[in-house]
Amino acid sequence: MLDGCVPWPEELAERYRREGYWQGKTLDTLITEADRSKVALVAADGRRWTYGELDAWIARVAAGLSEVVRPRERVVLQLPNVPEFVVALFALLRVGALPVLALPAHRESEIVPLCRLSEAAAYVITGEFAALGKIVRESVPSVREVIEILPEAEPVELPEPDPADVALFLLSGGTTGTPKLIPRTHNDYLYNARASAEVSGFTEDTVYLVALPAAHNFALASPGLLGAFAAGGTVVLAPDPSADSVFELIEREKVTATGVVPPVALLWMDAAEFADEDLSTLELLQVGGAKFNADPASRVRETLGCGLQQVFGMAEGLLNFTRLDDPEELIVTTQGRPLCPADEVRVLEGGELLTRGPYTLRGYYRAEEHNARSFTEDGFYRSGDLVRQLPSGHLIVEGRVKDQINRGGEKIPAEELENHLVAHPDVHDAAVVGMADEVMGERTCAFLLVKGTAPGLREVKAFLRERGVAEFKLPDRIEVLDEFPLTKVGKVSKAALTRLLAGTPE
Ligand code: OOB
Repeated sequence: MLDGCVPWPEELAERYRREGYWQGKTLDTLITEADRSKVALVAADGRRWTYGELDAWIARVAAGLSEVVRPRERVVLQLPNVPEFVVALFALLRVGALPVLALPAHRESEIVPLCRLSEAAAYVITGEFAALGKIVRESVPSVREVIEILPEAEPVELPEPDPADVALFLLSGGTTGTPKLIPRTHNDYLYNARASAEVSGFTEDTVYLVALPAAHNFALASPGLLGAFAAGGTVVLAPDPSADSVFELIEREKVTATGVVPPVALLWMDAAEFADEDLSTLELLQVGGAKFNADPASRVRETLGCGLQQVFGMAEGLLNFTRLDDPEELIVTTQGRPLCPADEVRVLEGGELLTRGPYTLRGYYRAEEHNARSFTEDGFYRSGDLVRQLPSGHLIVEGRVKDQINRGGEKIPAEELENHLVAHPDVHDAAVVGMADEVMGERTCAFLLVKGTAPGLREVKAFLRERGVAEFKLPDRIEVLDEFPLTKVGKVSKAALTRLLAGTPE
């Protein structure tokens, strides 16, 4: 496995192969082994490509890219939901270069450290990120190329990558001040996509709408667009998840399935009441990324006319799905059960979920010290999620121990935001916590200790934007305190800060 990655121990690897989870195939086979005459991909503007046409486009771009990047070099990919995302991803896979999947919402403060950590050789963007491209080129020496238009050349024969090796890197939601990269191998990610597609009932008749950013594990492979390809179905790209954009596409392309975060599901459920579009083809709405409460969950069918599947997943690996034939009660009140029979789930005394399995990482990339804390001796990943497990195996997510805010499915590492806040000249110290919110699940409150005049929310947000912090990480509320409540060991008590917000002192 690539240097800086932690491989599975041989006896487990042998088991995963023997039991058929790892098939020794590359992700590229999702395209090359498909029915070439079937429609694979549809852009928001209506352009469409069959698997054969898509394969040919990928082959040309792979040939073009092979003159620019070498096998195993990392390439940061930051593209919205456009066909070029799919083409660049598969072309890099074909070259054997390793895509690092940044989100479109990321800005300088995320992208530059990401390029540094991965020692990226190239950064692939669209024109809208040209300014960021310039910054990256100037500040990260390893980046030789900023690619705005995918290069094409006459297809060439390229050596096939090793299925047991890293195929791409996903970003972790994170809890610390620095980004963490998750290596995913061809074997493990292909299983991830295939098995997810199966458990979600995807077939060649599936028309999957990518409503969330395609670079996110949920929309990419859980089952997402790779799962739709695995089933031989069709992928439709939505430019954004607004009801306006999405309902039109559902009607036009006769979409059968899609996956969203809870606030988007709530938005659609409200909008459907007044919508003129025909949504009757939609069979399945998958909801995950943050807790979807039982009350809205129970109203999905009456409002949108489709079935619900809850998905509790993580870029690190483990995926839980409610099953399509589960009793309504389980679909509405749980976040599903593990995807794979070989997923090992351990729930500690206090409820913390630990896991290992055939598609769960054994270590973050180049993060030895952090790995020592994030994994047990025997290789279980500490998810930081608090769960309760029912006898049926279904999990109910009840909270978390990790220092992260989950703002409607978008993850904000508290320490990272705190580091940015204390860089403000008037801020002496900062502590960030989530505050309960009906729509978003949580919003972000920054508690500050100040030196001079306390900056207002507007000023703080402008300051963070100036530093190149992604919009979704900006705080929703600022509270100035004289001192922080401390725990017995003298650390800032986030629990006490959360109680302060709720108005319950103890
Ligand atoms: C998905 O992946 P990430 O990596 O953005 O975030 C993972 C974390 C989990 O550890 C958990 O804290 C939270 O997001 N989460 C949920 C949840 N789904 C994810 N918390 C409560 N209920 C749920 N249903 O978010 C992700 C990856 C693949 C599929 C779906 C979601």
